[in-house]
Amino acid sequence: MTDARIAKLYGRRVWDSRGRPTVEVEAHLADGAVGRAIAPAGASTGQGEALDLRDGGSRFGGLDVHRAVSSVNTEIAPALKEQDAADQEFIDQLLVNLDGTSDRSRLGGNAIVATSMAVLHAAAASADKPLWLHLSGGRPVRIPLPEIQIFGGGAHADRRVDVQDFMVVCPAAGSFSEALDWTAEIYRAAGSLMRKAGKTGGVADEGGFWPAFDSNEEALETLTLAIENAGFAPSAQVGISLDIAASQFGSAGKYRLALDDSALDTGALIEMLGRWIETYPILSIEDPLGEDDPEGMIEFTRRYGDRCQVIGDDFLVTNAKRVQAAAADGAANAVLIKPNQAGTVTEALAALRAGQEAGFATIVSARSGESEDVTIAHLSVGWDAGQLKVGSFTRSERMAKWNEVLRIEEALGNSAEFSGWSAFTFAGPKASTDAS
Ligand code: 2PG
Ligand code: MG
Repeated sequence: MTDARIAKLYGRRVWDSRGRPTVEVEAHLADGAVGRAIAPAGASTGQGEALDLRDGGSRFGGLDVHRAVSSVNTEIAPALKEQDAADQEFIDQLLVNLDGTSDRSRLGGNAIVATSMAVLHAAAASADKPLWLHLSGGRPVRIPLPEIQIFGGGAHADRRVDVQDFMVVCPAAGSFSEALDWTAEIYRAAGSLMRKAGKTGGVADEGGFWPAFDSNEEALETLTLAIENAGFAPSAQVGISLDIAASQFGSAGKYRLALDDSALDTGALIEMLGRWIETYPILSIEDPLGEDDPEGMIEFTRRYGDRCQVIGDDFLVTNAKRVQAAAADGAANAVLIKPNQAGTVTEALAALRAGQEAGFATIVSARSGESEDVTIAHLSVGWDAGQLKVGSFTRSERMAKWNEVLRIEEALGNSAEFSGWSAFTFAGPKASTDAS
């Protein structure tokens, strides 16, 4: 007999992939089902994000989470006791009300998102279903197209290059597992090019190469060559996906590129990115302009939104209202979905559905600070997001997610439909390559 009432819930302090403390929550239900989840943490955060509660002071750079763990144990746990874990919306609303702030700063976004996800896992366990199936409720779902980082930069690599993420997407692969195979070859090809050129600088936050390049374009050239050297056709088979994370190097329409030693206004940044789109096999660009530059986002989307995915991350902060406004303004054509940016599972789902209703592509995403938690792998399939961004193709906090999707793909068997080109909503090159 299932009884999904919450019997016991508690938080503990664990460590993330950057060696920083974070919050883990465990939810135990009356029927014995257990769910567990760990809060991730961003480095390049948007202004409108739910805020993590950190202890401050000098210990661990002020990043300790005893206060957030205590939020779980002293306030959240008593409030959730006996509540129905199967009613995620109710649980999440209760968490939002209990916190009482608009940015989750009282109890802590980290305490709240870990609780929300732990309850979700417990409800799936109580229903005796894998999480992705619990979420899909049996509706048809696609296996997501992976966006996989090859080079890290920006805030994740001491700004060695301005652009934060140089990723590949393999929409022409026949399956998720084949997309991983292709990426592994490209990663190897990129590594060998960099070693030959003496450009390997180390490992960036999300596990990609930390490149010693002299310009952003050197990274784009190297990545294009790596795609070719691995035996794939740039654009037609494998594309480049960039996270510009422009808020990290500009605001109020003024952008300062460290590498190119130049200051650009909105128009000049759009021109530069436009040149890159003309020259390299770029299929997707995230946060091309700063989060405070909606006019720039509108202009960029107007000019390039028919040939390239334009993702709002810091710009939309997984917020349904912002997604609706951006759709009305034509300020993006895709939205990144990060549960801890929204605050709860329910709010993240609302942003994703707002995107889908507006005809946006949707990408469930990890943070730069991660752990062995694989919740987002299940969200990306169960919510039929179409795309999943997790970071690089190394290090176990990243590989844990890719490997979990492989297991889901296997469980779906013949009915596993890989999203491939259908992940994108822009017209783009897919029209010319669908037949190939
Ligand atoms: C992003 C993410 C992941 P962070 O900007 O998309 O790459 O970075 O978690 O630091 O915000
Ligand atoms: Mg981003």
